[in-house]
Amino acid sequence: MKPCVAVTRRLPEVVETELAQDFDVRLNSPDITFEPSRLAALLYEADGILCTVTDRFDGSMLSAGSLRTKILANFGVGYDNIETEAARAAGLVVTNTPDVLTEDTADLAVALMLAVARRVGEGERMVRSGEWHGWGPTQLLGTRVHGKTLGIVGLGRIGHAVARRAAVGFHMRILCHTRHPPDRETLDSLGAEYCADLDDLLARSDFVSVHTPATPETRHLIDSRRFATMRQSAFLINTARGDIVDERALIEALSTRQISGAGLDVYEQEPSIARGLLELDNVVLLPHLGSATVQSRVAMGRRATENLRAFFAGRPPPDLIT
Ligand code: 8YV
Repeated sequence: MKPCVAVTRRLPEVVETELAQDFDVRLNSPDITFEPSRLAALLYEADGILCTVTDRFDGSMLSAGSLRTKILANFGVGYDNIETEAARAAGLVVTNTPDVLTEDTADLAVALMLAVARRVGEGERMVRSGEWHGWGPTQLLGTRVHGKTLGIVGLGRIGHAVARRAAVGFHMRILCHTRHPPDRETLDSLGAEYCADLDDLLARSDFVSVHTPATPETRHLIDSRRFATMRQSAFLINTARGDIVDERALIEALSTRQISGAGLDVYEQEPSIARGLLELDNVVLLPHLGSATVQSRVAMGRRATENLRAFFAGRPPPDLIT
């Protein structure tokens, strides 16, 4: 008998086909986001669950007892949607899908950096609204990206890939802040400087790009005090997780021009976007597109499948979190 695997969202067709070869799959073809009660029920119905960022598995669901599910194979590198301690305590294995989305997510961070500095969103809105009446020498003047200083908060795989693009492609000076200082070789390969103090990085950066995981320690890491340490000319980019940035403080900083602008792919209460953000022109807003390429999403699906295959074959899953 094949293990029963519930797939909480519609995945690229090739991934669903491959999953069906090894598992008795329960697909979500209409792709409607499951309510918490449906997710809780799945824990009693399936041996494994292939879940995504839109599925929150919290402690109360996971500690309910006598669960059938033995593995949560998360489709994504971030797994803050799962209370991993509770999963571990309940005897569930949790896996993620690192590496395969690094380059595409880094591309999107760079896209946001360029878009906000060069006022791409404002320009597009002007053209679409019929408000563009011809070229002008002072029209929509932006800020040069080339040669500026980029502060990377969290120099993991994605932070590193952003730093590489910025250093090589835009001759940017790279500052980085991480919990554990990177090794000399990593810093040298990027020509980067390590800032032990995040405030120091914020005070010296023209662009700040956030790449830490969302944990209780990083919640509201960038708050009103930290916005006050940033340059007025600076831009904040967030492709990591919404709750790393205090969104209320961000809206205040943007509307009072305490900082110049922001490029966001993630939000505190996805999919709802604070009205304050929608009303501002100096922020570029994307709908969590970081890994949204065919290539990444197929690779993420295959990686999650591989984790499930390994687990049910009695092997350690390659991307074991807990
Ligand atoms: C995914 C992401 O699209 O991998 C992550 O952590 O944020 C995104 O790239 C999302 O997590 C899918 O579950």
